[in-house]
Amino acid sequence: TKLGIIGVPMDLGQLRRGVNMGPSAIRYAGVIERLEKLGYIIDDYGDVDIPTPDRKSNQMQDGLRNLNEVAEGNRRLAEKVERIIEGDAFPLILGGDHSIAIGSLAGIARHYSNLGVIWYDAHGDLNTSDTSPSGNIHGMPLAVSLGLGHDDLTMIGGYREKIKPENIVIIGARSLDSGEKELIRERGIKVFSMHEVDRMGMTAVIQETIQYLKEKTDGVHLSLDLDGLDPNEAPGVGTPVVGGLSYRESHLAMEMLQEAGMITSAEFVEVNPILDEKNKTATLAVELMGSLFGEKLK
Ligand code: DIR
Ligand code: MN
Ligand code: MN
Ligand code: MN
Repeated sequence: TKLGIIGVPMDLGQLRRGVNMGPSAIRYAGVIERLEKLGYIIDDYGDVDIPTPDRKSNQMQDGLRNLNEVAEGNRRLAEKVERIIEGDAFPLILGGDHSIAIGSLAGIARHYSNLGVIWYDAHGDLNTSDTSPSGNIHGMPLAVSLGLGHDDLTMIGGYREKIKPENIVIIGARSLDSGEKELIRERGIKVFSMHEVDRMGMTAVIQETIQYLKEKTDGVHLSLDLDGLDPNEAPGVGTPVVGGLSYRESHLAMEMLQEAGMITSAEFVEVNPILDEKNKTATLAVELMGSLFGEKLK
C-alpha cells in the first residue's frame, strides 16, 4: 500500500499558537521511517500552504475566528487530499488544529458514497457559530461536515453534507457543550463517552464501533485528536481535559481497527510542541500510527 502523507501547519482554528508546528514535530518523531519499516511506500506531499492573517489578531467574521484563512487553508487541503486518493494512496494527514478535518473530509468524502467517521476526541467538535462558546473553528469541523455552519466552510468541495449523522462514532468524549449535546440527541449520533469506555471497556467499544459502521459505510476516516488521550500521556495539546483515554486503551483501539481492515484515511491533530514535554505528544502520535498501520503483525 501507498501512504500519502500531508502536513497541515494550521493554528488559526483556536487561540494557542504553536500547533502549526505539529507536522514538524510529528515528522521529527520519525513518522516516515516508522511506517516505511512496516513496508509501506510513502509519498510525502509536504505541507499545505496556510494563509497568514494580516495581523495575527484572530479577527471574528460572522462569529468565526479567522474564517477566511481557515476556509482557504482547508480548500487547499481538500484539493491535495483528493489528489492523494486519485493516486491510489491512503491519505495520512498531520495537524495542525482540528479545523483541518473540514478540508480532509471535503477531499475524502467525494470518493465515497457512504463515508464513516471515527472521531477520537475529548470534544464533540459539533459547534456552529450559534452554539460555540469560543468562536474557534477547531470546535466545529464535525458540524461543518454534517453541513451545518457558514457556507464558506460547508461548501468546500462543492456540496454541503459530507457525512451522515448515522455514519459517525465519537469515542472519548468528556467535554461537550450544551448545543453539541442537543445536536447529538437530535441527529442520533453514536457517542462512546468516557463513561461508556469505563463501563464497557475499549474492546467492546471498538467491536461495537466496527459492527455499527461496517455494513453501511464504504470507507472510514479516523480523525484522532490527541486530546482524546489523557493529558498525562498527551500534554502537548491546546485544550487538555482530565480523565482521558489511556495509552494502552488507545493502542488497543488502533490495533483492533487495523485488524478490522476498515480504515481508509486518517488524521492526527492538535499536537502542539510548544506546550509539549520533549516531543512526548508527537512521539505518541507516531506510536499510535505504528499500531494503526500494523506494527503488531509485522
Ligand atoms: C469547545 C472546545 N467545545 C469549543 N473545543 C475543542 O471551543 O467549541 N475542540 N477544544 O477540540
Ligand atoms: Mn476526485
Ligand atoms: Mn477535536
Ligand atoms: Mn479535542
